[in-house]
Amino acid sequence: MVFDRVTPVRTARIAVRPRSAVTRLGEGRGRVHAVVFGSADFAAAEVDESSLALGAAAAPPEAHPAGRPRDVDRDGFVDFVAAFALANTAVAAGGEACLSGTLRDGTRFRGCERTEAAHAQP
Ligand SMILES: [Ca+2]
Repeated sequence: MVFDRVTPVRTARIAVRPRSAVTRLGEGRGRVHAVVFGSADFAAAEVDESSLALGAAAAPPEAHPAGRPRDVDRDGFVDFVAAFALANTAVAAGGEACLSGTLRDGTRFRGCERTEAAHAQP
């Protein structure tokens, strides 16, 4: 991916999780939840959902269910959770999933996470 170098891009802590036990990354179907974790100096509640792009395919989030702020890890800082159709994201098991987007104040962020190697890649 190409980013211009004018605006610094914040590094965000993210997680990509299958939405349910029946969704396996290696199967490329179903939905995943992407979580942008908030912190003392990163207001994840201010994520502009329309800016989110997940995976090598830079997939947009699903319109339904809409993303929402929620303190997923119960650390006292609000996080942001959005749903993505796995088939659109090009996120594979055992690879690296990256999520980028902007906050409502224009702050750009990007975070990556290694995905579970749920299935061995051929
Ligand atoms: Ca949190």
